[in-house]
Parts: sequence; C-alpha cells; structure tokens
Amino acid sequence: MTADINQPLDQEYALDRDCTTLSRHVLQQLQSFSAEAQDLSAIMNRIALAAKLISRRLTRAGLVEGALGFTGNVNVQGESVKKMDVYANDVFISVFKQSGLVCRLASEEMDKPYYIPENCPIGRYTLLYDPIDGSSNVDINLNVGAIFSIRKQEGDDIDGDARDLLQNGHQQIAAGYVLYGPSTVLVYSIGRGVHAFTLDPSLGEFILSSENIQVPQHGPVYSVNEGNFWQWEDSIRNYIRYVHRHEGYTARYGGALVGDFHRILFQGGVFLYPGTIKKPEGKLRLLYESAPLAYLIEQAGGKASTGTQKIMDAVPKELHARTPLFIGSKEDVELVESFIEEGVRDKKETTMAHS
Ligand code: P6P
Repeated sequence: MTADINQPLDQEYALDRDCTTLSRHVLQQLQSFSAEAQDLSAIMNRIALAAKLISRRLTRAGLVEGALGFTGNVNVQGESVKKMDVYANDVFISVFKQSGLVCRLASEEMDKPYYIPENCPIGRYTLLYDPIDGSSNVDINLNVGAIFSIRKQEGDDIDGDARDLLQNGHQQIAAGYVLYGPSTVLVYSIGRGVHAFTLDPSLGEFILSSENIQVPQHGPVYSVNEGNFWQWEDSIRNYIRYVHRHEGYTARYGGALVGDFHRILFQGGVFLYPGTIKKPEGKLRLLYESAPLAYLIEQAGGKASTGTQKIMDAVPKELHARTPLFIGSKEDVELVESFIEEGVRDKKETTMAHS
C-alpha cells in the first residue's frame, strides 16, 4: 500500500494509515522480526520520542522560561551555543538511556562521544546527530531540524576516541532527519527507500505521509548563501553567474540545512555549501550532517558530492570533520561538478603555462 496524502481516504484505508506508525513501518520495510529488525524499529521509535519532546519545547519556546537565547558557551565547533541546542542534545541522550540499544552518541554539541554505561555491554549501535540544525532560526520562530545517522558499534572503543567512526558513509545502516516546521516531519531510510512521517499531535504519533520519495532528476531551486560569493573559488562563482543568466532557476535559502534539503527532496534542485579559499573544507560536518543526507538523497535517486568525490565515499580524519557539500537532483549536482572540473582544468593549464 502506498500512502499518499493526496489520495481520497476510504474508511479502512484511513484507519490502516493511521496505524502505519514509524516502528511498524520499519518492520514492514525489513519484512522481518529478526533481532536486528526489532533493534532498528526500537531505535527509530526512540528517535521519534526525542523529536516529539523537542517539537513540544519548540512550539512553546516563547512561553517557557529559559528556552530561548544563548547559554553564553561556545561548542567544539567554535559556535555560540543556544539553550535549545543543549536541551535537544540532552533529550537524545535521555531517550536512549535504559534502552539497551545505543552504547555511544556522537553529537555536534559534544567534543567527545557520550557513552551510556548501562547500554555499552550490549548496545550494538552508535547514534551520530546534530540535535538542532539551524539553531540561528530558533529565536525567530523559523524552521529548524535535527539530523541523525546510525552506525554499528565496532569494537569496544575503550580509549574513547571513536576511531571506528572514521569510516565512509557506506557504514551507515540508517539515516534521517526531523524538520520542525508548520508540522513536524520525520524522514528516514534504512536502505529501502526514503519515507516521511508527519507528527499527529492529537495522537502523539508519527504517521506515514509519503512513501518511497524520489527526488526529481532536475529542479529549479539552487540553495546557497550568496553572501559568501567573494570567498568562493572562481568555479563556484561561474556556476552562480550561469544560474543568474539562465531561465528556470530560483534561489531559496532558509539558513537551516534540513529545511533547504527537504524543499529540494520534494521539488528538485541543488543545495550548495562550498569551501572557501580560507576554509576549503567548508562549514558543514561530514559524519552527522552531510553523510546522513547523502545516504537519503542517494536512496531517493539524487546525488551528494564534495565537489570532487561522492560524500558517501568521503572518510573523515576526525569526528567533527567538515566538508564542502553539493546535494540534490542528479542533473543539478552534476552541473555544479562540471564547473568545478572546468576550474581544475583551468588551474592546471595556467600552472603549465607559467612553468
Ligand atoms: P550560513 C546552520 O548553522 C548550518 O549548520 C546549516 O543548518 C545551514 O545550512 C548553514 O549552517 C548556514 O550557514 O553560513 O549560511 O549561515
């Protein structure tokens, strides 16, 4: 059964759809009740609980003492920490305690991974996450998100440096995000397509709203912070000049990766966060922002690139490694890559001409 919000709902279908919760969908996807299937279903259920708790806080943030604003601290990324960042980070830790599922959590907000002691003897999974993506939008009531990636726990990581996490995106067994917008939407994949669930506050459940999402092969949207124009390589500036001069492109940029990605997933186009001459590695993190979204976009028939290689093939040198990110419709990402390749060729020719 393909749940599509636009289909007329007969009674039986409506009831069955209301019962297609996230945990049931995972088991349907795996067509199994094996231990691993049950684990994944339970992990997704915990993530859904975290999303509900954070959504509740966000929808009342303006009324709750101490929910908004900055903590006065700076995180490992060198970014000022919002109170909502800390709250959301703690929620993810709390929902996995006493779960027996996840031994270790690695977050944008924590320098080192957090180990849940009672889970570690048996916990077979690591959760990597950005608890609030786009937190600059929180205080102005604009959309924010969370991004998550699930990897198997390899070895016992006794020295706590999580070296086993420094592997490419093919090590992910599941990935997804939560978009806190007019509605709260959870999008996930366990390698069998991309599926979206919408939170029904009256039920307190995420209900299937779009199944087997496929990104259009081309779309009109290009999503980039053009305020960085003069910090980019010439090749990126040439791409921007191209879309400025050609019909059929429109700029959309929300300042929160999850919202910009979600738009492109449904409407097509490309999101760009290029490196700059000063910071060639860009701003976005590989392990818990770019790799999970790359996992999703490839499942949806799209593409994700560092500009020179697939995001899914990139291997981080450290837990909080950053990467340039070009992600979205296959044709649109490949157009950006063609400008980057041309830039590399031009540089080689210039170098040869001067040698
Ligand atoms: P800039 C939010 O801080 C974030 O990590 C992403 O969600 C977003 O796409 C990007 O940074 C925005 O960065 O430099 O355009 O403000």
